[in-house]
Amino acid sequence: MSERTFSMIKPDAVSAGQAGDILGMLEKAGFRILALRMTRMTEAQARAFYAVHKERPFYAGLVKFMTEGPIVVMALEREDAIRKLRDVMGATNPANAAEGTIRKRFASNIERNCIHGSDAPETAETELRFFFSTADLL
Ligand code: FUP
Repeated sequence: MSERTFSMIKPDAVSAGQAGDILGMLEKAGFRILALRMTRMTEAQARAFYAVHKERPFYAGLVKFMTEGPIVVMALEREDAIRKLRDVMGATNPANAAEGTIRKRFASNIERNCIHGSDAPETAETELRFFFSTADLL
């Protein structure tokens, strides 16, 4: 069944000029780009987006990193999109990411790991709504 998910190319990859290659890998993996926008998160937006991690020791650094430059946010669609995106992204820590994954190829470390993808249907809907309106997602 066709499903949609949220993804974001993080500031490290955008500033390194890797956004095009990452989009290409996503398209080759069978994702249809339903909506896409370049933006930059404010500190308040980054804090809210990662609120689930607010008690974690890496939270402040994560917010700083995510606001350091532009990001590319997108709505992606394909069969089993949430799980397939997690597969093509690779492990959170690129040291553990499988060959051929986006993080294996482009991520520097667990903090600067080039791409985000929603981890479950509820978070996918929340995260899509964080950046896109109903009209963007038709
Ligand atoms: P993921 O779903 O793979 O993006 O991973 P998590 O939801 O566990 O983590 C979200 C983000 O927090 C990561 F992408 C990077 C950051 N993070 C750290 O900076 N340090 C950690 O030890 C774990 C996560």
